[in-house]
Amino acid sequence: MTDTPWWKRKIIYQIYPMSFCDSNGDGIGDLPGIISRLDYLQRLGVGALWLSPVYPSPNKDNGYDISDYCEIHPNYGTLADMDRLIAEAKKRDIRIIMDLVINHTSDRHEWFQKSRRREEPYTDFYIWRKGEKGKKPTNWGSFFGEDCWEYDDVRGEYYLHLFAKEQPDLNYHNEKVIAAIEDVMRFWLDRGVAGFRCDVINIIYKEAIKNGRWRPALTGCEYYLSTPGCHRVLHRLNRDVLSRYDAFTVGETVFVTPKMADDLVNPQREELCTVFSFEHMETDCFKIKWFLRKFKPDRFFACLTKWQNALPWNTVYFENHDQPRSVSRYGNDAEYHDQSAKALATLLLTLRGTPFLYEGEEIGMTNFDFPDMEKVRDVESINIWNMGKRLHLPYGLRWRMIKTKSRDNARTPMQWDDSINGGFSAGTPWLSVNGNYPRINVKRQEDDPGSVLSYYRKLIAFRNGSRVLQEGDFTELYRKNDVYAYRRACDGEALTIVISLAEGERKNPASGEVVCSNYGRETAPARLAPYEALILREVVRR
Ligand code: TEU
Ligand code: CA
Repeated sequence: MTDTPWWKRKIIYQIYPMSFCDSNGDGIGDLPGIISRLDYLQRLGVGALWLSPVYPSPNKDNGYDISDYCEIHPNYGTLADMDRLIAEAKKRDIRIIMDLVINHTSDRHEWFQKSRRREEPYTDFYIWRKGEKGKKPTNWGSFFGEDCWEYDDVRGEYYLHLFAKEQPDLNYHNEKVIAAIEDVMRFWLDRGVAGFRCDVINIIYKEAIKNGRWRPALTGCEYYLSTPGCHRVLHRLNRDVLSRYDAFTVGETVFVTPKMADDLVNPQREELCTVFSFEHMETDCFKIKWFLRKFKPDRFFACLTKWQNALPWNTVYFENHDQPRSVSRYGNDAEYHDQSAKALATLLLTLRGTPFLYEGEEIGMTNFDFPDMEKVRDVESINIWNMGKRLHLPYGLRWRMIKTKSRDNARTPMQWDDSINGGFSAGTPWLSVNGNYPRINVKRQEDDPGSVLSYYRKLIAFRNGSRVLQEGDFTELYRKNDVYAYRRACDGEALTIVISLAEGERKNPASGEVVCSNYGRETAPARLAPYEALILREVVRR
C-alpha cells in the first residue's frame, strides 16, 4: 500500500446535474437520474464525482447563486436522495465532492434578506458601501460584463457583486461569515461527502474598500486576487474543518499564476489540496475569453509544460461547465472527431496531476448547434450579447463570440442514446439537446471497441493500475508546432507519450513498444497520422 492520497491516484468526473439525467420527465436532470447512472460511471472507472451545485437556488446562474446551503433544490430531489447517492456511490468505490460557492450567495438567501434590513447578526454579512454623490463606490467591472455595484433601496446602500447582480459577495472581514461557512462545510462532511470544489476561491477576500476613497482600477482584481486575507481565511477553514475530515479540496482559482497557485497548495501552508488554473484555457484568446484568437497547439503545449514544471502537483482538465467542448476547440469535431477526441483523452490522462473529466467528454460531445441566440440560456452569454449590441459590434462577430465561447456549449444535455432528446429526458429539456445525438451517444459507443468511450475506458483502466502515470515525474521531450512528447517515469520504469494535434502527417519524434494507440497500432510508426496519440514503453537504464 502506498500512502499517496486517493485524489492523486483517481480520476474525478464532473456532473452538471441539470444536464446529466432526468428521471421524472420535467426536463431537468436530478439526483435519482445520477443514481441510475452510477453503474455506467463505475464501469468508466472514475473514483469521484464532483457535482455542480444542487442546492436551492433561483438559478439566475444555474445554481451558482445559492439560497440555502444546507438543502437540496426540489428540482434535483431531497436530502434523502443525496444520502442515497452518497451511499450508492460508496458501494461502487466512488466519492462525492460538492461545489462550495462561498464568494457570494443568492440575493434570495435569508442572510442577504436580513442584511438589507440590517437584522443582526447579518448586518455586515455582505459588502455594503454608501457611494458618494450618486457615484458607485468603485469603478471595478464584474465577471459577467456589467457593473459590480447594485443600489439596494431597502438598505439605502450599494452592495458588491463580482458576478451577476443577484449574487452579492460575502464579507470575509466578518468572523461570523467564516463561522457560518464552517458550519455549512461540516454539515456536508458529516453526511459523508469527500470534499469540495471551491468556486472562485482566490477572490473571496477583498482588501479594504474605503468608502469614497477608492482609486480607479483597471478591473479591480488588484484589490481581491489572492490577497493575504484570502490565505488567512483558507488556512482557517483548513485548520478548523477540512483537516479534521481529511477532506479533499480543489480551488477554482481565476487569473492565477504558478506562484499564486503554489502558495495555495503548498502543504506547509495548509490551505487547499489542488487548484484549477486557467492559463491553458486562454490559449485561444487574449486573456479575456471574448477576445478571440486562433488556437495554436504549440501555445497550448508550452503552457502545459510550464505548469507541469512549476508545481509539484496539478489538476488536468480540458472541459467543465464554463468552457467550450474540447473536441470542438482543440480538436476537429468534423473530419477527425474520433481521432482528435482520443488524442485529447490521451493527453488528459497521462499528464502529471489529477485528471478531471467532464460529462460527455468521454463520448466526444461537441459544441452546441443552435442557429441563433433564441436557444441560449446562459446569463453570461446573454449579458455579453447585449453588451456587444450596445457597443455596436457587428452581428457576425457577436454570434461568433457566443458560438465559440458560450458556456451553454458544454451544458447541452448528456447524450445517452438515440431515442428522443438523446435519452436525457422524456419531457422538454431545459436546454436543447445537440442535434448530433443520433450519431454521438453512449449507447452507440458502449459496445463499439473502436469508439471514443471504449478508448476512455481502456485508458482509465490502464491509468488506474499504472504507478508511472499516477505518480511518475514529468519531463518534456519534444515540442514543435503541433507535436508534443513527454516522459513519465518512476521506479526505473518510463512511458513516453506522443501527441499530435496536426491535421496532416508529422514526423514521430519518439520510439518504444506501443502500449496504447488511438489508431490501433502495434508498432510505432515513423510518421504520425492526423491527431495521432501514442503511449510507448521504454526501459530506463541507470
Ligand atoms: O466561475 C468563475 C469564473 O471565473 C467564471 O467567470 C469564468 O471565468 C467564466 O464562467 C468563464 O466564462 C465560477 C463557476 O464555475 C461559474 O459557473 C459561475 O458562474 C461563477 O463562478 C460564479 O459563481
Ligand atoms: Ca427531473
